[in-house]
Amino acid sequence: MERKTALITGITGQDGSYLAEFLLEKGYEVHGIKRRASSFNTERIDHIYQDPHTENQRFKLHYGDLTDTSNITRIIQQVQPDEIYNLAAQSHVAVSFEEPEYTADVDGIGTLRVLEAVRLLGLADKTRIYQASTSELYGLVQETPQTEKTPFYPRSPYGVAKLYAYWITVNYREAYGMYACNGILFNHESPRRGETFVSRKITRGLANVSQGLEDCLYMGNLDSLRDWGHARDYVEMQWLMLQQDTAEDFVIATGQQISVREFITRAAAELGITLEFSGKELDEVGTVAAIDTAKADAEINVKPGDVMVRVDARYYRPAEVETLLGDPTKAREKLGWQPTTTLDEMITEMANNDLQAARKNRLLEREGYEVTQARE
Ligand code: NDP
Ligand code: GDR
Repeated sequence: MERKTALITGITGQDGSYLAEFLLEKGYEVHGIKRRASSFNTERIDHIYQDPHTENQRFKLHYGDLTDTSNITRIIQQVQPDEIYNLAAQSHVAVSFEEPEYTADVDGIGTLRVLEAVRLLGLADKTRIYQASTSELYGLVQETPQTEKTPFYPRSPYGVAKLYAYWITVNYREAYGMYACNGILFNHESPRRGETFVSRKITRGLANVSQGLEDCLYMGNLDSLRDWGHARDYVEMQWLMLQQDTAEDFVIATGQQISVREFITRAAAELGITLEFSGKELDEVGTVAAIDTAKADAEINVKPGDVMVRVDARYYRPAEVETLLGDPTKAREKLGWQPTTTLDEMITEMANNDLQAARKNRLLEREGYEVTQARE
């Protein structure tokens, strides 16, 4: 059988890195688009890098940007992909309020650029396209749980840009018969999650505070509820959606919903810390109630009574998505979707990963090396 070729936009991101691993494992030739940056930005894919001088190189990177039509068109022309996974996006909801126009350009029009390039290059019959759609489309939810039929009501410039991307994908499918589909994915996390998304901010922040590297973790809305899963499971569904007889849109979710506060509590428990919350809104704090000495790091730097978590209004959003809960029945029935990692297993993996990193930094500090970590 001839080797398939895939092109991943957003390959340097969380999902892009897991998907690239997955497709390489399946025998694909994998091309990815990375942005030019002033320093290396390929940390998540360095372990699968292949030197261009090696024979049979199956992993290739191209410089590019979804705001650059000629660049996107040229890369697609050169690669002639069987499958395109359009994962690139300004994917941070809070940042989209700060950069609404850029977010619209990348997340909305960027998707059009990919679809239009495929069409104009005469690849409409060959190239299948996956669009990274999102549960943020539901925003102010109109029904619970959310299915493929639930009406959309986005609540951020990010959500609105992704709404355009969703519909332009449907439109190219209907207008030009292209195999183009939307995966409406609910929140999915991993140790590779960007450090400013809530899950990773929590596991990294708590690990740092527990090791004495930070004083306190400052959070926004603790009440929001999310349906959480593991990114490794979700990228497999992205691939499966492109292997069907006809292109359709699918909700991918676990149906496991907890609040941000509960996520914090469970992540702290992984570090051997029982956290208790008290106070209201901006005055709410998470205080250490007990330390499980059998579980906690021997040199843990917090004690009962210490405040580890505080609320800071700067992390609130101008409009919030309070609750999301997905119904993945269609994916289960048609794609055989079954997540392999539970929410608690994911929190354990993330908390342990960040604890290892914090321990390493503490050791370095103790040996007299200067340790600086990006914060915001
Ligand atoms: P990340 O933020 O981790 O990755 C985004 C990727 O897009 C990075 O590779 C980033 O490059 C790249 N990118 C950003 N702007 C541009 C641009 N202008 N041109 C080209 N590339 C760009 O996101 P995730 O991996 O978590 O998500 C993947 C996709 O799925 C996104 O579209 C996101 O909106 C969507 N999604 C994510 C969900 C989740 O819970 N993770 C849920 C539902 C949808 P760089 O590394 O240089 O920043
Ligand atoms: P979300 O993810 O907005 O759902 O978008 P994020 O992790 O940023 O926020 C989840 C919820 O947590 C609340 N929150 C905080 N969020 C952040 N980032 N930082 C905080 O300090 C904080 N405190 C509370 C938020 O208000 C929110 O309610 C993610 C992205 O991956 C999108 O690209 C994707 O489309 C959706 O998930 C599905």
